[in-house]
Formats: sequence, C-alpha cells, structure tokens
Amino acid sequence: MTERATTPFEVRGLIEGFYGNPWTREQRLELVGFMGARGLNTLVYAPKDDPLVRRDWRIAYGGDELERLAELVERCSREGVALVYCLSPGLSIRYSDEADADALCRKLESVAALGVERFGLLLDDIPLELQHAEDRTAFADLAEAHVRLVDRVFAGLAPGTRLVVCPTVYFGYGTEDYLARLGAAIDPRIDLFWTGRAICSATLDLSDATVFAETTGRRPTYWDNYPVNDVAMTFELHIGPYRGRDPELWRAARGVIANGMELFEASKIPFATIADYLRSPQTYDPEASWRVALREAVGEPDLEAFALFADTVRSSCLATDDAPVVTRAIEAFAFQLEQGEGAAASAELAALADRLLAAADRLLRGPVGNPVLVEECRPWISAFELGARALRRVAELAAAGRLEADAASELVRYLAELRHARVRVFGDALDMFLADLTATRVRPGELLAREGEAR
Ligand code: LTM
Repeated sequence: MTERATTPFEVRGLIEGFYGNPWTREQRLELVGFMGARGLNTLVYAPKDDPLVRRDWRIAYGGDELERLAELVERCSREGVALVYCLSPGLSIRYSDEADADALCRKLESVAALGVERFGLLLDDIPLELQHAEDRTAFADLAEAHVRLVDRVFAGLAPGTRLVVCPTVYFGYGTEDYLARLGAAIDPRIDLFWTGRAICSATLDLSDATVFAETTGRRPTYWDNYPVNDVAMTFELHIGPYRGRDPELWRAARGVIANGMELFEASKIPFATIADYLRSPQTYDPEASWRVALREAVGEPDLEAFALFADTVRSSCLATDDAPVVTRAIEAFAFQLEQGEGAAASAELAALADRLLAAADRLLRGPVGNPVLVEECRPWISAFELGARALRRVAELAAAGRLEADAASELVRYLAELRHARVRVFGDALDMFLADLTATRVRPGELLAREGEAR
C-alpha cells in the first residue's frame, strides 16, 4: 500500500447509528455546527429506530419529515459537512424482487433531489442466511445477493455520487469469506464500513486495517462504536476520552465515523476528543483533550466537580482503568488498614469522600452551567453520591475502630442500593470493596433481602 500524505483521515465524522430514540431536529442542527467548528467533515444519518430509514424504508418522505431532512442538508452544506444518507432495507427486502430494488433506488433518488450526494446502504444486524424462499432459489447465499443489490444501487446513483456499504459481516479479522467475495465483486469506488476486531473494538490497529484493505480491495471506513451505549450497554455512561486508536491508522484507513449515544449532550464530550484525534492522530493526547472537552461542556465553575464524577464513569470497551482516583484510594486504604494504620487510612478516605460528596451536591442540587448535561447524567451522578456516602461511612467506622464489628450491618445497605441502581459507576472497585468488607460478615441471604428492600 502506498504511503499517504500527512493530512491524515479523509473521512472524519460522526454517525447517528444507535438503537433508541433518535436525536431531535434541533440536536442534529446543533451537531452540524459543533462538527464544522472541529474539522469533522462527515455526518452519517442512520438512526436505527427512525422508521423511514429501516423498518419502513420503502415509504417515501413527505410533510414534516421531508422539511427536516431538507433543513439538515442545507445546514450541512453551510458548515462544510457532507451528509451521508443511509437506508437499512435488510429486515424485509427481497433481493430477488426487482420491485424492491426499484423502491430502494427511488427513495435514494428522492433524497438526492434535496442535494444529497453521498449515500449508505446498511446491511448490518440482519440474519446471515437468506430468509425468503425466492431469494434462496435466486442466490447461492447472502454474499451473492448483496453483490447484486450493491451493484444495482450504485448503478442507479448519479455519476460522482459516493456510496458506502455496511456489510453484514462488519467486524472480525478482516479476512472473512463474505467480505472477500463482496470486496472482489463490487465497484472499487464503493466504500465499506468496518467496526474492527469487535462490534465495540478496544483498539483499532493499522495492521488490521491493512489486512481488511488487502481482502476487500479498499481501505476501511471505520464505523467506530464509541461512545454509543445502546442495547446491553445502557448502564454505562460513555463520556471518557477516545483512546486505543492507532496513531498511524490513517495510513491504511479512509477514515473514522464515531457512533453516538442517545444522550446527545453527553456525547459531545467524547465527540470533542474524537475530533482531536482525527485532526491529529500522531500528537493526540487523550487526557489533555478530555480536560479541554470537559471544560467546554460544563464551564470552568463546575469543572472540578464534573471531572471528579467523570473519572468514576470511565467504564467502556476502551477503558481498562475504570475509576482511577477512587480505585487508588480504596487500594491505599485497604493496604494501610492491613498495616495497622487505621487512623491515617480513614482520614485520607474521608477527605476524598467529602470531595466526592461536595461534587455530587453541586451537580445534583446547585445551579449548574450545563443543566441539560447534568439531567442526562443524573442517574449516574446519584449513584456517584451514594457511593461517596458509602466511602464516608467506611472511613467513619474505621476511625472509630468499628469496621470489624459493624461493617456488615452498616454497609450492606449501600452495596444493595448501588447494585439496584443498575448504572455503572466506580467500575468494579467500590462493589468489590464493599462486598469484601461485608462478605464474611453478612449472613447468607441478607444481601439478597437488602436488594429486595432497595427495590
Ligand atoms: O455497529 C454496527 C455496524 N451496527 C450496530 C449499531 O447500530 C449499534 O449502535 C452498535 C452498538 O450496539 N452495534 C451494532 O451492531
């Protein structure tokens, strides 16, 4: 593969591609301004639960929906952001039915009439086997049906229009047979999305991108599933910095588009760090970028409080260090206690707990600079406050020399309530700590009973 110029990624973007309530009209318009200001040049429109994109893909735009789309197209063109309009017909399309292929092309034409010049055909999250009997007769398998569909759609687009396809096999080693056959058969000008080794990949590596490019005959456009927190991830709040992306990835990838959370305001924090990486992957510093993103999101007066909270919700597929500040404090406390230094240990833990409590109080009850963000994060901030109370109580019991005697009766309630909250705060650290302090002292069944009470 030939080495590319130092301006890294051609495609630097975001995708509304999550399951859940799509973003609102106002949020999308705001996002386009946010992107333009940060050098992000591509917005992919693909909300899984917008009926006109997926379930009802055959239905034409009209009325309000058409007006909104036209308004988004206009805003994107003003901000220098390319809009990629996607359809996901895979749940119901009959690949062997010409009428379905026509319906798909007509719908794309109707959107092209608004001025859209880039389209996506998304074939993710559908069965790997052909479902309709007629399709099983017409095609050997899904790959063959997809080659025919992609060819048909691409041929129907006006010259110069770009098409990106999300294959049904969209993650893995990049050597899969379906990918190789699709890549070998479709026009080399068509782009392919890929999420990397996993649906939500911990790392995106130059070597994998190179393998994908060799298999498919084109550089991957990464559909990066961060910060998205849909489906089984809804208990995590993904506001940590973008990380684990190879600084040299641009040498073999066409670009990256990052999938957002339904929580729009919160998504802007990781989005800002993603924009920093995409602008300058070789100099990108996740923690420095994150600090700036947090400051922009909450404003200077709330920065310390929000940053303390944000440090406890880093859990995601990208993070190995879930809640570093609190984890280190718990480790230090446990060690000092073992050494018989209970007084010093409890003083340090109490001081941290008080800082966490003050931060939670400010965010939950004070006037804040970004109330929309705090509302979105409220379930996690409430659990953060509960955890801080638990830490405070541990410190008090230790200071009074009562940890041994009273941990079970005093702390099991916190453990039960934190588990019942069903949001991930403090990673595993606090749960393990409280469980450890209480485990040997709680009668079997008591924690379960407490969880029942918390309900
Ligand atoms: O990632 C892809 C290509 N498709 C879906 C997304 O729509 C979804 O948001 C993410 C995260 O759950 N996973 C998918 O498989």
